[in-house]
Amino acid sequence: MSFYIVNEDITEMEVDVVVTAANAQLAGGGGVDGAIHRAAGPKLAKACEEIGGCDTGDAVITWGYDLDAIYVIHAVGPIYQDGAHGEEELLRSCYSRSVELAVTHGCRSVAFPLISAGVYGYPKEEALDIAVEEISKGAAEYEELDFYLTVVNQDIFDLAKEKYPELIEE
Ligand code: AR6
Repeated sequence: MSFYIVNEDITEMEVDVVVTAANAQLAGGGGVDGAIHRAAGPKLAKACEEIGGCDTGDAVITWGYDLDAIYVIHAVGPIYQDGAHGEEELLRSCYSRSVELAVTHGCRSVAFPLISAGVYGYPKEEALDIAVEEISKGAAEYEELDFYLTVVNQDIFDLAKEKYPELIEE
């Protein structure tokens, strides 16, 4: 089993599938989704348009087009309100659904961003803890896969180093 937290741009990861933090319309946007769409090229937006949308807490998969990754998983995280609107469960299910899709598509390696921790306003430490817990479950269940959590925000990466030193790869 392998799971590492890395301080790297997800678009540069050499993995079979990258997960993006999409919106329910799969309409593209800023943050990690903008970076992945720029790197994958316009065919990714077209593929998203054809799918049409995705429920919050769920995920869909497309080709990765111009990315090194074969696939992109588009996971729709919750917009954080106050924590009393099912946000935690929805965020957890983004990770578990993404793991399922990676497995059913035969991927051997998968890179995640910190879903909902940017524009969607999830408290960053909680978002980190949930990501680590859910990816760890996937890594324990699917020992043949390599899992990465990419953290580009230096403050969160420093926090991850403090809380999860055994998972850090620099
Ligand atoms: N590689 C890895 N992580 C990144 C990168 C990157 N290149 N760029 C940003 N992050 P966000 P959300 C981190 O806002 O909160 C979009 O417009 C970033 O530091 O991308 O789920 C979508 O279309 C943060 O920790 O996603 C949706 O409308 C994390 O990725 C909406 O934003 C997630 O931040 C989704 O919001």
